[in-house]
Amino acid sequence: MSAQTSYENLKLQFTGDIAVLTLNRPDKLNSFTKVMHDELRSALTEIENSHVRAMILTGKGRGFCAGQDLGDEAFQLTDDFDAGDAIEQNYNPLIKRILAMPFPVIAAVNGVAAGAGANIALACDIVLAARSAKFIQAFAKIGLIPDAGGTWTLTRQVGMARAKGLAMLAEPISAETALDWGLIWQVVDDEELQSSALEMAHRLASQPTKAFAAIKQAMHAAANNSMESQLEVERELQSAASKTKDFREGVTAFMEKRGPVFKGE
Ligand code: T3D
Repeated sequence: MSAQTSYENLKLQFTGDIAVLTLNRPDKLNSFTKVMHDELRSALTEIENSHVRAMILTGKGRGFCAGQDLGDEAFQLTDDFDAGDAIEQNYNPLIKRILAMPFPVIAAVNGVAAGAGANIALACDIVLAARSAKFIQAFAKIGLIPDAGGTWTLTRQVGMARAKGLAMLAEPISAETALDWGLIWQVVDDEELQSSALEMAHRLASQPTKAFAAIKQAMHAAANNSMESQLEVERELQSAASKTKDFREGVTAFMEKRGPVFKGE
């Protein structure tokens, strides 16, 4: 069963328990305009109100996303221009929504991911990249700093030395390097990216979704917690996980020597 909602700058497709959200401004490498941000907000609300158990974020054409559209009407260098406004209205809420989605969010990075586009991909739970994809912290080239969570994600995932190098040199790194540095989950051949992402999404959507939501919550909390506080977080989330139907099904299926049928309940 498949359904599609039309937007000007996005494509949103529901297939069973999966949502595929495609950024769709290929001639501008899917860079963000105000209209696209507005549409993305609506699309994410649609997804949140659906019964989705995994989603894919990808881009149309040769780019994943080149970050903010520098020619957009909302990015005019007027005297009172303040990049903090767009961060507050658009990028920060977007990253928080991706982190809070109660199911796995897969980024299928089909091509160049630059500026906020790179950091939106890196905020997703599982990042698959096409072999030809590149990641660029392009901000310093225009006198800005990594946003969309970049300074948080990079320092934790690749360490301070590489994070500063990426941010200050603003040079592209290949998908293979991103993999090597622990930024992403997997690199696949370009022509296999979309099928690999779909396969991954179907696989995750048939798993214990509530446990996945708790895994996200616990791991995000771990970034700032002491071991002692984190043990408490684990206790609370494990307590909730052990009340789910999927937990009962998992244990029962194991004892009965059959595969589990998880329903996300
Ligand atoms: O106020 C706020 O919103 C603050 C928030 C900021 C968040 C940010 O993301 S800041 C960073 C913004 N992004 C960039 O600075 C990246 C700019 N783009 C590039 O550096 C290059 O395009 C790439 C390295 C990504 C790719 O290079 P290449 O050679 O493969 O492609 P290209 O020829 O540069 O781009 C193709 C087309 O896309 C071209 O359009 P044209 O000339 O064919 O009509 C190019 O202008 C357009 N494009 C690419 N990125 C952007 C863009 N147009 C507007 N804004 C872009 N970001």
